[in-house]
Amino acid sequence: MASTVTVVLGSQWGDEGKGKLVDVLAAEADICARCAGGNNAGHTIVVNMGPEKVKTTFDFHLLPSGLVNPKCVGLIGSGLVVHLPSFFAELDKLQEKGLDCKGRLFISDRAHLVFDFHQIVDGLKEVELGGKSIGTTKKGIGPAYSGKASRSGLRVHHLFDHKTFAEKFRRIVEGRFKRYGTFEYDTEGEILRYKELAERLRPYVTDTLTYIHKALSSTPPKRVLVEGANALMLDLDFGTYPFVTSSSTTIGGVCTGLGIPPKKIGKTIGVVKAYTTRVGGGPFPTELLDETGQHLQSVGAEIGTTTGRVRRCGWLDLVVLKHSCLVNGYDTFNLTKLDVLDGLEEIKIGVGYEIDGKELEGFPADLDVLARVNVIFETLPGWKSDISSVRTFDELPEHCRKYVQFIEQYSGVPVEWIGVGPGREAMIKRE
Ligand code: 2SA
Ligand code: GDP
Ligand code: MG
Repeated sequence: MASTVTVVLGSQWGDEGKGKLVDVLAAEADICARCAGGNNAGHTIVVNMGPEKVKTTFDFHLLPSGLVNPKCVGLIGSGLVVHLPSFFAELDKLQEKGLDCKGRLFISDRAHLVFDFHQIVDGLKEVELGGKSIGTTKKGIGPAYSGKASRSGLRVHHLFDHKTFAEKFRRIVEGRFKRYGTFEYDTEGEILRYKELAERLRPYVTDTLTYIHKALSSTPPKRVLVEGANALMLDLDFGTYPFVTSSSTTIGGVCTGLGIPPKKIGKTIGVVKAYTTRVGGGPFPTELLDETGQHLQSVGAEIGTTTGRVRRCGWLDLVVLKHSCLVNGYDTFNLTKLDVLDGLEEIKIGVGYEIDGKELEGFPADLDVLARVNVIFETLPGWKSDISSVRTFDELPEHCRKYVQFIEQYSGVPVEWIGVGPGREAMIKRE
């Protein structure tokens, strides 16, 4: 990693395989930081651990995936919303798998807290929406970010003034009862539980802004890896609103969620799945509701890491990717899950959207307009062979290389990494 801050972002609707790349890059990073979202994210890492090379799978939700590297410090930035019981549950699970995070995991004192009542409200809001529900993870993400934006949220530092915390907490819960009716909730029990959780959390809390800037200005500067969560098309501003998450999932969210100025960011890597998936509701122009879609779902094992929901599948959509490039300005791509396309006779790629024969210039904001688009497809021949053990670009079958080159030519972004399997080693790096 030549630059001191490297950013990994999802370029589609999430689950592109960000966690795997972060794990690979963490070998050369001193710090791995999350900047946005909460435990709605699900990042899966498959590693052969120890001298016996025992295949071990890690599912990260809130904690940075770089923690699998024992030398890497994990930071949870101020842009996150944190459900403390889930934070500790994830930490305990890592400990059980032999990963000790004591002294190398820190959480921002400015991060907002997600409480169980946020999760209940998340579910109630989805019920209210009925057939138009977002399909959230029900982790309380939307309600917690709403509280933050309306300036009534509780942050990590509030935990350490218990009396004020309790007063604010009661007031917030009362407000939710007024809006949603009195749902079952043990307010006083929660206040007591959070007194204990606060003490358990204390050693992990720090001013991550000072921490990260000290690290960046030390000699030599520490190498910081930022792990994006969710993805561009789920961004609150540039995604398919309202079928989005409630955080800023873009490069902008890296700056606001960690307090890193743009000029400190050295490199931004966009993670691009070789096809497209989406979990939850919302538009998906290249979705395949046929056997090919089912084939991608089963070969790609497309099941939500957090909720266990089946992910919807479709062809790669380069209109989405171009939109994503505009916002995030990727330096390079990690094309992932290319191996999942191995068995296909031919592969389609969405290259444009048209309405009434007129091609659109950008990705439409209005979902009613989006619903009317016809996707223009290019069809490329498949390669019909197993690429999972290939480790250099030149060894890939010709049609497979052409698929990669097509993406590069369309987007103008070089593909630096290619994923050919879930394991850490199943990666091609191009120089
Ligand atoms: P939320 O819970 O408020 O953030 O949901 C809003 C929308 O964002 C989508 N979303 C996701 N999409 C893909 N992957 C996510 N993480 C998990 C995974 C998802 C899972 O890695 O598989 O397990 O289901 C994620 N988190 C949020 C969500 O589906 C809504 O469309
Ligand atoms: P993230 O949210 O972007 O980190 O992605 P997820 O971990 O939610 O989903 C990606 C899934 O694909 C995980 O189960 C990974 O283990 C798996 N995966 C990642 N890269 C590859 C790849 O190149 N090939 C295959 N077959 N699986 C991959
Ligand atoms: Mg995921």
